[in-house]
Amino acid sequence: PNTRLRVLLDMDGVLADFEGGFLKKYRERYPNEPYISLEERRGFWVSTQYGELRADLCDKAISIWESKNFFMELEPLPGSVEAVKEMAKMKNTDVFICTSPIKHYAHCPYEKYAWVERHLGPDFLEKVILTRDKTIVSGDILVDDKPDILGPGQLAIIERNVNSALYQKILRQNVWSSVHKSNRDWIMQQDSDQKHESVEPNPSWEHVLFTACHNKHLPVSTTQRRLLSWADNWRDILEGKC
Ligand code: T3P
Repeated sequence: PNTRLRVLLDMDGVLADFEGGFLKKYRERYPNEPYISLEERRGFWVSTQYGELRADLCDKAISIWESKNFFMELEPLPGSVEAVKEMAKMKNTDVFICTSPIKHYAHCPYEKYAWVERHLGPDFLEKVILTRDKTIVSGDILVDDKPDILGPGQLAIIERNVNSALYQKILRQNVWSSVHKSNRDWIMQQDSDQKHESVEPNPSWEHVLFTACHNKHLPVSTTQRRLLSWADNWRDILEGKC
């Protein structure tokens, strides 16, 4: 029997500061356009919220992360590099970096490897998993800032219960308190452009939600544990799985 603990760590929003890097470069490139502060960010997809601000800002947002050096130059999130290095040295623990490249592949996959080599060292290149569907990767824990990483089996149940338009409206107006408690857990799992791209209905890992500017307002789910930052008790979360 395999008694080792396998931890999958997401990259953007968990190890690397996608949101901060995006806002900095967007404001440099489009100094006269409106922007969304990190405090006002809602919903996982940056381009969706920019498109709601003004339709043409969706493409302007996309132009930022499709540019050369965007992924390479992201800053590590506070404490992330130290935490990963320490975690990888723990006994009976295997750490992998499980990250989705954008479909515009000219720069992103190369730069993700380069980022790992630069910040974590060449040995970590062995640990990189690039996949657009994390549900087919097996592990004990997936630490990820995306709220809804689910297979279609679970989503089919959810879809029968809530209306996605309602969720979008709630997210925009930030009126969670008016939603009946029993509906919130269902609703919070609706924000998925990619939901039909997940293949495995019952992934082996437990998804631990890493707190980010876009997800910190979502209600605490009864089923989902959170890691607030790398200063939070990540050792306890691993401990609970051994
Ligand atoms: P990761 O799996 O490392 O979190 O979508 C491709 C990658 O870019 C994925 O990386 C998530 C990240 N990303 C965001 O975090 N926000 C966005 O708005 C977009 C478009 C991508």
